[in-house]
Amino acid sequence: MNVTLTDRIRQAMALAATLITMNTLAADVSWQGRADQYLALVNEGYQALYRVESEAQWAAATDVSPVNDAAAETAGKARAAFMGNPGMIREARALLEHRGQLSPLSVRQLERVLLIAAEGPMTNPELDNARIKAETQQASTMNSFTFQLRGQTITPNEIDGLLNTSTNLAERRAVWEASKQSGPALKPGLVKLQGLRNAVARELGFADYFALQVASYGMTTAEMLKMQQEFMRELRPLYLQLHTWVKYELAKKYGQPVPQRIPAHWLNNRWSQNWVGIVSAASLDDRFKGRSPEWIVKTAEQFFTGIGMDPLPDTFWTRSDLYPVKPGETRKKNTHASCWHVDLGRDIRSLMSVEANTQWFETTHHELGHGYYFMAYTRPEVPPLLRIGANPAFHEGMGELISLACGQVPYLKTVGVLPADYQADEIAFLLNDALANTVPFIFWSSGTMTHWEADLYASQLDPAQWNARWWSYVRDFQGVEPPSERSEEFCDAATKTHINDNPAYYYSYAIATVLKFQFHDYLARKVLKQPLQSCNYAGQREAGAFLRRLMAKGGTEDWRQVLRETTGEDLSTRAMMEYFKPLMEWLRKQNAGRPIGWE
Ligand code: X8Z
Ligand code: ZN
Repeated sequence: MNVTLTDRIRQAMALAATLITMNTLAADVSWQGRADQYLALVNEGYQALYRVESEAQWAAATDVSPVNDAAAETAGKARAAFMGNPGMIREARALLEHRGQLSPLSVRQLERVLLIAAEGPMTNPELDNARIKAETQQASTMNSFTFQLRGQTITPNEIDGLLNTSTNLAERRAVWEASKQSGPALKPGLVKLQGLRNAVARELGFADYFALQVASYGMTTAEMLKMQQEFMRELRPLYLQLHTWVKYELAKKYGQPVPQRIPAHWLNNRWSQNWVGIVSAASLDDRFKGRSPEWIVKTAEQFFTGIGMDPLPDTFWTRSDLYPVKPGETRKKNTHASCWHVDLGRDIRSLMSVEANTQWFETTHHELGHGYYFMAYTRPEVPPLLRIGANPAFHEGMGELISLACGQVPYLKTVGVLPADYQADEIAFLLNDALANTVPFIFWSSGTMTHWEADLYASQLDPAQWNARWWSYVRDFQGVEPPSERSEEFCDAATKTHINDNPAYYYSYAIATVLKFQFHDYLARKVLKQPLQSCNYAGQREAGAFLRRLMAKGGTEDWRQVLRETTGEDLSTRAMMEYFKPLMEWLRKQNAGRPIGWE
């Protein structure tokens, strides 16, 4: 039955493409006229099939079952049968040969058609069908995986909870090791996907899957790696100071000698990506006690309505899946947060497992940042093909900006997380900002994640070397080491969600982290005229207007141009460095006499 459906779509598309060509040639239509006809058809079909696919994927991600997996696979094939149709590709290429006679908006849409087609090229249907099947299987394995601690099931929220609170190193190690259990289960699927993703990318002429993904930035793999290395080079002095301060602090806390590199199970995050919970004077953990998860989501929405944006559509509240699966329910769902633009229209949903704590407070603001980005560019002037961020990092950057804004002390007072008379220790909050959301995160995202995935796809790294390569990057980029040797029986990279279901994407979060400080810097200085590190967005409609202008463009303009137009500068760590400037001096004093770094 699947075959019939996708075959039919393929045939219909080939026919449509031929008809457009014949029609337009016969009527001697201009190239622009021909592009208009073509793009009208593609946009309509794309939006309809995108919705079919998202609905099916949503069902599969919120209730893992063989039936939902099968439906998601079929829907994926249907979309590829349309967007990857050889007739569609030919016509887009033919039109782009006359790009000089087309509007810039048409050119952007045609380029996007080709990037989408490259994800599912029907020039080789067997190959693409195999990839879609393997992708669906991998998501299903990951989303239904159950972690065990001493023979008992433990949820990811419980893992995070224990790592955030336990001071017993033996227990911490057991929990950390439990969090790596999914790797071996996911490795065979990832081995398959390494080959299939690369083969798919090569179908339309990309060197490999990594190259295809960075093409959405208009960049090559070498350029992307260079950019990420540059971020790390610029932040290195600050990172080394932070790393040193933290390892002395943690050694004291656990009553251990000061190590060279930080043992991974000493840190509260499973991947050492965010160094949360270290600065007690900036901890908000107790402040969420007694609050409900619903309060968290409502408060995040109020951030946006307060700056002049519309409330979320009613269907957000009825269709989203926002809270953990209730005890006693057997349903398995994806536990990582995401936000979905299901129909590229008003159907916006978020998938989360919100609990009342600091991590979910920030994550919820991040996810609604995506939701409001969707809402801003859902307008007739932005064709469905370009209902995307200026680049993927802009989308993530909007989420990250809001999560930066919701952590500012005056904002926390406005929403009642902190009492009005709270006297904040400013350095503690700045230090926590650096550790929990920014600097170690760059060395994880630009360093470990990006370099490992570049190796996986661009260098086709041999699966026999995956774990060794992973830990050599964690050691070298992050200055972190595992509690004991991690042999190739493990596959620790695959325990990270994105490695499985959002491949070759993670550098987007590093760029987003850089961007959020650029947006924040502009807003604080030029729009709100408030101090950088203590800035309250609550109720500031001008901030809302700035963000809406930026987001409403969607993917209609080149991201470099959008960045320059909105902030007046190019992508740069300048704003981030200035934000943390007061910290460097403080850290140098604290670290006086200590050996800095781990080499
Ligand atoms: O995956 C996410 C978001 C969903 S877009 C929650 N983030 C990265 C991660 O958790 O690894 C946000 C920042 C980093
Ligand atoms: Zn995000």
